[in-house]
Amino acid sequence: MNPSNLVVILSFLSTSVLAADNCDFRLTSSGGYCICNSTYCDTVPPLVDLKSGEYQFYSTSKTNLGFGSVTGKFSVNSFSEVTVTININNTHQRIFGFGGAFTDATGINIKRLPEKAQELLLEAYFGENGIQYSIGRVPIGGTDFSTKGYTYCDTEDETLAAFALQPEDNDYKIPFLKKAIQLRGQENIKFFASAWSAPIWMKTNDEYNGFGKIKDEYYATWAYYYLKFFDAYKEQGIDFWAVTTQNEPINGLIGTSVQNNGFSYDEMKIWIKDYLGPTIRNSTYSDIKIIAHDDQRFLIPLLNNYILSDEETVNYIDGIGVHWYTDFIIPPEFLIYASSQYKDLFVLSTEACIDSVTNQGVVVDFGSWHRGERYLDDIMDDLSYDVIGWVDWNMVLNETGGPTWISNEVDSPIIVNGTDESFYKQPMFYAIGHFSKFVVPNSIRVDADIDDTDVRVLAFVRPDEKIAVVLWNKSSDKKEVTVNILDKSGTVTLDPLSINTLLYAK
Ligand SMILES: *[C@@H]1O[C@H](CO)[C@@H](O)[C@H](O)[C@H]1NC(C)=O
Ligand SMILES: *[C@@H]1O[C@H](CO)[C@@H](O)[C@H](O)[C@H]1NC(C)=O
Ligand SMILES: *[C@@H]1O[C@H](CO)[C@@H](O)[C@H](O)[C@H]1NC(C)=O
Ligand SMILES: *[C@@H]1O[C@H](CO)[C@@H](O)[C@H](O)[C@H]1NC(C)=O
Ligand SMILES: *[C@@H]1O[C@H](CO)[C@@H](O)[C@H](O)[C@H]1NC(C)=O
Ligand SMILES: CC(=O)N[C@H]1CO[C@H](CO)[C@@H](O)[C@@H]1O
Repeated sequence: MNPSNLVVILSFLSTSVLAADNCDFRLTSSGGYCICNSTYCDTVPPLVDLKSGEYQFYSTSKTNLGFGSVTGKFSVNSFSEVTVTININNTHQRIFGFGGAFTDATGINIKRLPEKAQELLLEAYFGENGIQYSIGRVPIGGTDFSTKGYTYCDTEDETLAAFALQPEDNDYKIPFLKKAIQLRGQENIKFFASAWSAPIWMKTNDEYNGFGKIKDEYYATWAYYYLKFFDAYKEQGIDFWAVTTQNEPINGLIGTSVQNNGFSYDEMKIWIKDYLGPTIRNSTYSDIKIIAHDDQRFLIPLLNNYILSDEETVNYIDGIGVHWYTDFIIPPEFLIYASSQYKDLFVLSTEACIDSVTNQGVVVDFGSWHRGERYLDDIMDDLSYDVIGWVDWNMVLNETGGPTWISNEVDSPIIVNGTDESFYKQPMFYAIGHFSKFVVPNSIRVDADIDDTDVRVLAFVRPDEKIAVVLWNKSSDKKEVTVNILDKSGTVTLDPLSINTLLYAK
């Protein structure tokens, strides 16, 4: 048949399928993953130029991983058993973005791959045919996902004259941060920095981890250390949008094996209002946003009572960072406490991963759909409570969930297999991908209702005016769903156990 006939025939169909590089699917006992190597990796089919009333529908399911895409048209009357109603007039938060962390372990694992595979992996996260992360978290020095404890000034020197970036920055972080900037464009990716441990000579216990705090006499030095870090990264062409006040300060109070600086809430208040806040605001980095907390959801009421209630302290704060590690027992309603009576603060989810507390003894559960669903559940909870974005922990880990010098192995959306130089994109990758790819920065969340409790929905009006409707079917039934937007409606099919995004042009 000649091509013009084909076009005529296609125009009579309500939907057409769009091609891209498909997932090379590997079935596992808990789901499956897409395997990629130096010559092949699945991509996201490009967004088509939709005309008014047309839609593009992207779908990922437990048995059909990757991003399938079809296009179609809304009509005046469409019906099915499940109805979704979008009200674009009822607006909520503005989305900032989605992303992951540039840990040493991430860089170490990327470097285990041949150069071509490294490129495909970075494209999967940041490229135009990938899920286009817009946020990167950068540790200030080492974390539990390093091969040892270290800082930028391990020898005692109160002037910090010996401050220097380490081989880990040059080998495992900076090259990949630069690549992310190059793939995404400088203005489309925002970085925030977080510190784990100060040099041990500044600390009460002379250790990176355990029960430790910054000695009183070193608060000013520790604040100055942040400026030295911004200087050193600026020299490499890397600027920061924000900084958190301390990664999980609770760890130093309860003595965990993760590198830390413990701060009680009273100490944190002093740290912010007398040291970190004024140091940053009086520097050439005065525009850098300050994100308080960077700790668990269950601690938010304490943050509210001790930090947000202090006007002088809250004036230095732009936002609040929350970690997901107790979310399975602490409801998202706790996020409401994070809204201060003094100032509008944004709430950003700054860390999440499947850790040992909830992994049921399986560190890397290859292809787990359930773990993808745990990401979906938390992202959707957070976004429905006005959180502006969600940031994953390690972007890449090895086959056993490392390396980590304190044996805190966890799972990750991408796992590298060093034996055959391939990498595996797990359901968690596609779960966060439906948000990072389609709910682009500056989208506004709007009301979305559904008459079926097994399907969760969120809707957004994007800056390009398209409406993004994200639909998660939690159950094993395939169903037809009618989406009503303004005066039109369209019916789409949700596969069993699937995450779907409908993009609609008004
Ligand atoms: C890379 O993946 C593609 C697609 O799965 C496969 O055809 C090819 O053989 C793989 N190459 C290597 C070197 O494994
Ligand atoms: C939204 O607002 C527009 C313009 O004000 C109005 O025409 C429309 O009916 C409203 N839609 C809903 C669902 O309230
Ligand atoms: C900047 O520093 C001066 C003196 O060191 C101090 O008085 C002032 O409060 C600081 N400014 C800010 C915004 O903290
Ligand atoms: C993978 O991680 C484990 C666990 O931390 C670590 O012991 C091992 O050395 C790592 N292997 C490679 C090849 O990175
Ligand atoms: C890594 O690849 C090798 C070769 O294909 C395979 O034998 C091994 O099982 C893979 N490892 C994992 C953890 O899947
Ligand atoms: C839209 C959709 O597919 N909904 C179904 C998901 O699965 C549950 C449980 O089987 C059904 O009740 C829903 O109708």
